[in-house]
Amino acid sequence: MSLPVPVVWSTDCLRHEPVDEVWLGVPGPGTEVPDRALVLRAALEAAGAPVLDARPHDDTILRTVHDPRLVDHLAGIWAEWDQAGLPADYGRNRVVPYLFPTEGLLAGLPLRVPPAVHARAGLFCYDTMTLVGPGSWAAIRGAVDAALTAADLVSSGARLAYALCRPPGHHVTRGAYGGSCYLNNAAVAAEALRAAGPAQVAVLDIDAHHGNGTQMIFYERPDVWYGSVHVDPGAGWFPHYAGYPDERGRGPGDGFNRNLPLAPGTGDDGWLAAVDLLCAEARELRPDVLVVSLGLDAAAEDPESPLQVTAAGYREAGRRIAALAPAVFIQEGGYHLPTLGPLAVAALDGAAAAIP
Ligand code: SP5
Ligand code: ZN
Repeated sequence: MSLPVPVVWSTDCLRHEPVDEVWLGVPGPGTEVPDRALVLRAALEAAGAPVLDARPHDDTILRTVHDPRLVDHLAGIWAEWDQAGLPADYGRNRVVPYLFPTEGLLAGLPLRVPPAVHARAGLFCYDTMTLVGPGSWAAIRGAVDAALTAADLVSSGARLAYALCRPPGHHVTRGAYGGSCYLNNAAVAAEALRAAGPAQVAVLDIDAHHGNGTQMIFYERPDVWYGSVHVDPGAGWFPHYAGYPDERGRGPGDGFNRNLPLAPGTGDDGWLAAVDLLCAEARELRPDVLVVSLGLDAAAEDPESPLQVTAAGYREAGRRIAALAPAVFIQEGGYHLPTLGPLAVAALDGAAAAIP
């Protein structure tokens, strides 16, 4: 077997070790672990895919997509946490916010930047599950470089490319991170594709969870359409506050956002029917290029979602999506280590089968 899809990755992506995630106030084993990247890489390499190292890119696109203060915060927060003695003196070995300066707290007061690093931990983070440690920044930035390198390949004429991004990114808005994500790799790839010339980009997000970050980054823009199929956030699933069907975009972006929430328990038939609806809507835009947020957590075996998609379902989704236009696939979620590799191979093999 020879999978004709270039796989871009960075060894730096192994350096983020969340250790724990704090969910409902209690630390538990982290789900977004380094072995995810190793398992994916090994399976894709065994399937014959060429593996390329991510090429370093400057921050131009990254700081267009994200508030530069978020980027600077992530780059420096671990060192400040460490220097404040929080690991050595208090046993706090990861950055976890305990206070969030919400609109309700501020009630009109200006948003100050407090000197205490433990207070600032909540400035750009919206949950307690997305921990920062010593190697996190290298991995976060390596994932962005992988996405940018894959986008370069497609901008230069490749029909398909896959970025093995870890940590994932689709939950990150312009100015806030969470959901095991730190910088929005898919949004950065979409912006890079636009900067290279193509007028119309479509993002198709098939992670089990709604990509609230990507949606909001492009919410007021018609040039980057966003469509997602995901488990219904109203049925109790992350990200809870976004991903509903009436979120259709705003201003010039009105009509350029599409959410298709699915009931827990939905399997291949219902999921692929929704993927088809997304594809039909995207096709009407005649997109020059696609970004695919490839989460593998809709799989039946996955512990983080109640969707029941099979590897055959992922293969079919890859085929139907890649038939639309050249595509940059970006790795998002997917947490069941024994099946992660076969699922990724299925999705990309399906995508390759769509190319004549
Ligand atoms: C990128 C991505 O798929 N992010 C999804 C993050 C959703 N995580 C929700 C976690 C909810 C609680 N998890 C309990 C884990 C028990 N092992
Ligand atoms: Zn997910």
